[in-house]
Formats: sequence, structure tokens, C-alpha cells
Amino acid sequence: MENLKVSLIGVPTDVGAGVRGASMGPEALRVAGLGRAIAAFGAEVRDCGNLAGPSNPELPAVNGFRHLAEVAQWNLAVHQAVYAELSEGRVPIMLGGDHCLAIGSISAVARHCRETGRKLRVLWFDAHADLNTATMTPSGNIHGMPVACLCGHGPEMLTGIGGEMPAIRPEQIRQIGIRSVDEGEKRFLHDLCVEVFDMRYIDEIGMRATMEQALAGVDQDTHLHVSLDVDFLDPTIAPGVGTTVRGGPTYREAELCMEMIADTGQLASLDIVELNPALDHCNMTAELAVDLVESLFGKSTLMRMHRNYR
Ligand SMILES: [Mn+2]
Repeated sequence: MENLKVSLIGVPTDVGAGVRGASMGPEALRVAGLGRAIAAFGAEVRDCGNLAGPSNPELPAVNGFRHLAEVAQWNLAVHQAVYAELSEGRVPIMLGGDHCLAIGSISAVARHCRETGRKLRVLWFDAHADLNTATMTPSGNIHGMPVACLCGHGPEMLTGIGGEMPAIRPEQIRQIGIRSVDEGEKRFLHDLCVEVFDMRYIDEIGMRATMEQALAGVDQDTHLHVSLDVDFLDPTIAPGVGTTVRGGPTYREAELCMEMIADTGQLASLDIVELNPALDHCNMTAELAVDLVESLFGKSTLMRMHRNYR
């Protein structure tokens, strides 16, 4: 932990969301003590401040997309910032912002992995599959499309960020906590063979076995990226989200996910997205996110052996 260098990158925008407010997420996470919590583990924390970009024009969809130009501009900035921190050997934490920003961050992570010859595993914690396309989307909100864009399905302004198309392959993704999937997405998930651990699966086999499977094959050469949409969590513990879906993981289940990721020792980048302080109660959702990040960086109740899930 002594050599760990972490960079916080604030991305204050909600251009990809239907409900406004996620633009206030970065500051809420700072107020909840995110930087201090990570520094307490002996990591060196650099707060890069907030990226700049266009304001939210609040316009309707055009050809199936809302705010495509603005979303592209923000994601380009994210890509550059995340790539720069990775190039310096640091662990970037993107403080969103809505989930459309994962296009920029994960394309940067994928590029870094290609250039350094590392394997990439993306753990996508979310209530939604985020696999919509312009023809399938009910709303045109691009925060429902990042997985499709990263896999090469979407407008070139988004799929081309990072120079290689597609940025990632579906088999590099594991989705966890999914419980709201649109009809078209259901078909598409199946066709792309995305490995999805939905809530029914978690109910049936439990979170421990689920995470063992999601982490299977992760080894010393694996770059583990966590994309944490806070709507993954049950709304009773995480009300500060624009798109709540009931029936999500409990506090302990979520903690277990993060602890098992920490056990692998391979976490190398993180997105925290969709936190909406306008809908939160006394910053409790931001504080919960900080608790989870503490576990992700190795806070445990007892001294335990590190292990790999193969
Ligand atoms: Mn999402």
C-alpha cells in the first residue's frame, strides 16, 4: 500500500443523464472524505480537481441521442485525463458525473492495457446493463449506452475515442447487480455473450460465489477496472441516485464485493458514477460510496491472507 499512488479526477456533468444532479457528485464525494479515506491507507493521493466541459443544454434527443456533441467532448477530456494518470503509474478514480463518462475512462484504461500488454477485466456494478443503442433506447440518454459504445456499437464520435474500435471486447466485462434491462438490451446482451450476474443469480447462489466467478481468471497480469454506478446499491441505503431500482444488494453484500476485489490486489482504476446529491439525504449515499472505496482499498475487520479467485 505504501507505493500506491491514487489520482482523483472530478467530472462534474450530467449531460448523459435524464435526471439532472450527478454533476454535483465530485464535490459530494470530496465532502464525504474520499481523499482522506484513501490517504489513511498510506496511499499518496493527488486530487486533480475537476475537468471542464460544456454545460447541460437540456435538449430532446436528435436521431436517438441526447447531447451527443457534449457527451463526446466530456468523454474526450476524461479519456485524456485518465490516460495521463495511468501513464504515470497512478490509480485513477473518476468522480462522476453520469455513467456515459465510462466511455472515456474505460477506453483510456483499455488503451493503457494494450500499450503495456496487460489483460483487462471490467467489473460493471449497476442496476442497468447500459447496453442501449440509438435504435433501441427509449430515452436517448447516453448514460444508458456506454457498454454498447465501448464494444463498438454507437456513433463514431464515442466508439472511436481511444483510437481502437472496439475499445474492449464483451468477454472482458462482468456485470453485477443487474435488475432493469430493456427488451432490446436483453437480446443484445445475449448476442454479445456478455457475462451478467443479475440479482436473481445473486439471490440464488449468493454474493460470495457470484464474485468468485466474476473474478475467476484474474491474475498478476490483470488490470482490474471497477465501474461503480451507485444505483447498483439498494435504494434504501443509496437514495442519492436518479435512476433507482429496488431490490439491489444490501450494505454487507456490497462490502463483500469490494473486499473480495481488494483480496486480489489487482484493482488499478475506478469509476464512481451517478451519485446525485440533489436527491440524497444528508450526503448518506456519498458517505456509503466512501465506505465501499475503503473496502476496495483493503480496509478489513481482521488481518486476512490475500488470495486469488481462479
Ligand atoms: Mn450505469
